[in-house]
Amino acid sequence: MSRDEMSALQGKRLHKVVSYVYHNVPFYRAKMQAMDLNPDDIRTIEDIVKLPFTTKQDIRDNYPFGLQAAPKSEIIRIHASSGTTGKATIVGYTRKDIEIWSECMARCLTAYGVTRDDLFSVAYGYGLFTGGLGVHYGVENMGAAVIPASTGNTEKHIGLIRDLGVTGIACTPSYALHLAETMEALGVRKEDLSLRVGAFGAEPWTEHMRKEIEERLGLKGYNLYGLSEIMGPCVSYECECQNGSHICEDHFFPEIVDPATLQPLPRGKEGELVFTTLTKEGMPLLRYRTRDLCSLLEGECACGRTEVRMGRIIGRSDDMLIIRGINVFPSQVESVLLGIPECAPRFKLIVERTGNLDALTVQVEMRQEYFAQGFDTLAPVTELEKKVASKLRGVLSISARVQIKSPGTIARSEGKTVFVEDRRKLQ
Ligand code: DLL
Repeated sequence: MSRDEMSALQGKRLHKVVSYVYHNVPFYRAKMQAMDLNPDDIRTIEDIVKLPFTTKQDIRDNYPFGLQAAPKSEIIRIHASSGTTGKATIVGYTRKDIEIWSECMARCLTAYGVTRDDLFSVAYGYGLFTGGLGVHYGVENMGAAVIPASTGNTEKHIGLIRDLGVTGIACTPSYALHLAETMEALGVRKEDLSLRVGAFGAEPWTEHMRKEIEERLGLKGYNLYGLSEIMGPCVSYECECQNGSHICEDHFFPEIVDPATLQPLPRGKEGELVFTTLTKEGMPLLRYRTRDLCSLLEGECACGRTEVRMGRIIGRSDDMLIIRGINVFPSQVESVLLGIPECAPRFKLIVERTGNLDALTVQVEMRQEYFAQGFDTLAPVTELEKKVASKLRGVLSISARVQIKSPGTIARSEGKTVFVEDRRKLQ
């Protein structure tokens, strides 16, 4: 599609989605009325800058279904991702949303060179996380065969990859490295496998990791980007040129803004990525601030696709960590600690990469009054560590090693407290 055709389509769809949310989502109607905006003020895609932004906090404030535009009877699937506190972000999808999602996902897989002859193993988590089912539906939609492997049980998975002649795999890049390591430990060589293509995402990764994964698994690895609030995996994808990821911009309109001033930035400048869903029915979002920092690339891609490309995610404008593909916010840990009387809400998160898997350690200070009651001996501390670890697992969905510290031992900093020490080196 030419740029003019694309802009015309985006403008038409934007007008439609703005009227739709104005009439179906009280949150957006109130915001637009406060800005003296009417759906008819939004006619072309350039008008998007007049619209209000949406944040994760807005979704949280409207928990669970306040931002849903479609009636309950039209929702056929619900996913969730972690919020900045214990509350999850709930996303409902209509039948049409699921169709568009699987179409966009099929678009990604086609760009990776996947065909109907491929046998694709999906090793993202199946469940509330969008990775598993999102990729699964895309593989089915394009007519390749899917193995819903999900995560865990790596040895059995390697057996399936070898015995069934699996040609494609979708997982986090760190899991791909873990798979390679386990394979080598089992004495399985990449020559014993038929893998040729990988769809890697859900967490940041580097060119160095790509080379290592490709070398050790004997495949070509492609980037896959997405977020649950907007859809899930499929928001953008790499083509054979691997020079940035094409955004499915006929469905998800991207902008880059300065995270401090929220002013739009010109093409090529790094800033915060913002998406407006142009066709979504379940939970359409206007100018959703992803908190992901990147740039939109200039010029057209040599592959011939005219969809705009985004560069790699270079960081986040908030404190979200991605540990084993799961989003973790320090405030979630704080909310757990506030519910445990023996613990002070003073803590530190240490993230390390052991082998190829992320490990999280949570250091927590004990409250002085409990410490003074003889809690400084080993047994009760171990019990307390177990209790905190179990509560954290419930909220974070990943396990963490907990270390209870004596009062006053976790370093305080001047000004903003540093909660996180990320020792992972992404090379
Ligand atoms: O991670 C959806 C997904 C599943 C994408 C499988 C790709 C593959 P959330 O759990 O909502 O959704 O997390 C979204 O993860 O805002 C980024 O910070 C990060 N992220 C996702 N893909 C990439 C990637 C899924 N390819 C958040 N590179 C996003 C870097 C990524 N970061």
